Amino acid sequence: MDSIKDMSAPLIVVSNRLPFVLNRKENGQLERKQSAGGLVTAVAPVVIECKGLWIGWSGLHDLEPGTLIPEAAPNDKAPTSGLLSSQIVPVHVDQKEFEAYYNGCCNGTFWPLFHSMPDRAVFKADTWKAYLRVNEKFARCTIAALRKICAELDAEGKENVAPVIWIHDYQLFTVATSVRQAVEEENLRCKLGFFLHIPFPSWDIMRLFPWDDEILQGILACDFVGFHISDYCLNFIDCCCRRLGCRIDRNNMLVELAGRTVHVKPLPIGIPFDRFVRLAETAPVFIKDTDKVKVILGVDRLDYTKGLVHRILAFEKLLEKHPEYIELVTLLQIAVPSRTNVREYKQLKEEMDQLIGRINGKFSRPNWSPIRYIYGCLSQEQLAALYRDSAIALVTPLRDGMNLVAKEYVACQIKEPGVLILSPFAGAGEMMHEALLVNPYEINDAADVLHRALQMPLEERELRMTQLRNREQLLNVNYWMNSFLSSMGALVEDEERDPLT
Ligand code: GDG
Repeated sequence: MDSIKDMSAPLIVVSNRLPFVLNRKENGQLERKQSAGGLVTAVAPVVIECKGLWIGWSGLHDLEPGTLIPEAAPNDKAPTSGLLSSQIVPVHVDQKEFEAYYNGCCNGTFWPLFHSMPDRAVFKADTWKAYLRVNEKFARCTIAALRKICAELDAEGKENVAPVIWIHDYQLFTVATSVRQAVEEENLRCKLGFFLHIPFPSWDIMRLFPWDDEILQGILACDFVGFHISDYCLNFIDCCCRRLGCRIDRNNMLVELAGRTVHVKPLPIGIPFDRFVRLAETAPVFIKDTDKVKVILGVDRLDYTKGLVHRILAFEKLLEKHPEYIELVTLLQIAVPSRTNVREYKQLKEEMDQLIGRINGKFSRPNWSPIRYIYGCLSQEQLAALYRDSAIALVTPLRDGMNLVAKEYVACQIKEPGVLILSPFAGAGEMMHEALLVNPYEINDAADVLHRALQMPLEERELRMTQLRNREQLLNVNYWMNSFLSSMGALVEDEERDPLT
């Protein structure tokens, strides 16, 4: 299931952001800039191929409604370059509204709540209302697009073909509510799917949100719902039962609401494995002294869910317990600036600066520092070189939907293998059993696991890494996408395919 399969119907993807960055040049003209995420790389070619649509916010607040997004530049090699202007639907959200919806409700409420950190969540009626209004805008664009596609299919005599709408993530929980309503009122046809990229919390966390019923109803307006792992599916099903009184079937992961049955399924996302292998094969060396100093690597957005402070304290503990590592081991932490205008994130940045300063002051030698800290973004090639040349990847989120860094690290381990240390509180911890699992809150244990990883014999590292790599190669991002679309009945099955094409 590695290659991309044919769609049996047009696909409409709905995500908070369009699959590229839109820039305004000095002369005022718009241009597309590529974004290299795995999801975009996998899904964009399908949208292009099936003549589908991508609906999302453009990243610019001052874009006039009706503005046509330009075609890709002739030299644009991004997977989205084949997306025609007519296949892109920008949703317009003004700055004030966006602030309340995105920084307020999405990142100030849902992000901490869904990561089971309710103390950090802010519950405000006005940001929730802004969220509903923005979701309604996305829904209006989706309905208009659906009407048009249905009419085109009718004109081609394809009255039996139902377009597939695939809504992504926690920014768009309530879009499907209005889409479902319009479909029923106007007798349109479509299949509605939703995938959540972050965890789904348990009922006792979910019920803290005063309008939790509207979120559950929004998700249940879909026909098919995917989460990364079965724990999130079961949490969701449990919430539907307890909050809405839905009939449920836990074993088959079904939820019934108002006579409709919604299918729920765990679908762990993968990475473009082969692309990372190719990058690792060709990327020039980025860290120069790995023959003398072993590198322990951390790569994360600067986010409180990623467990950065705990991780750095674990590394400090390692140096305290095992001073023999001084001058022989270094922690290289890449922290990508994220949500920089949200207070929690500014505070975390300050905490990191102080903590790293303190530890470096305590242990540094004239020619060695224990922690190298890059607050910024690297190219994917540089990242692949780091993954390839690091002895250990330390992936220890306090909570994480999946975590792609763990997967990218193993993909890039094409030379003498290193060791992956992983938190069981990441979705990735569910399947990557050959990693060394450690509870990130247990600083002392984490230091011991680091010591074990640094001492692990080559044979054991090879055994573990081979298994990890085989699984990620198979369960790559195309596999995930095909599984989602096939679960929705949206793919041409092999027997339907014309053997001559
Ligand atoms: C959400 C969920 C879920 C990082 N630094 C650089 C860079 N990155 C890239 C990595 C990786 C991505 O960012 C981070 O992905 P994660 O999965 O770790 O985390 P989130 O951004 O929180 O993603 C998560 C994911 O959605 C998918 O469903 O796994 O649980 O929270 O791909 O490579 N990329 C570049 N330079 C960097 O410095 N170019």
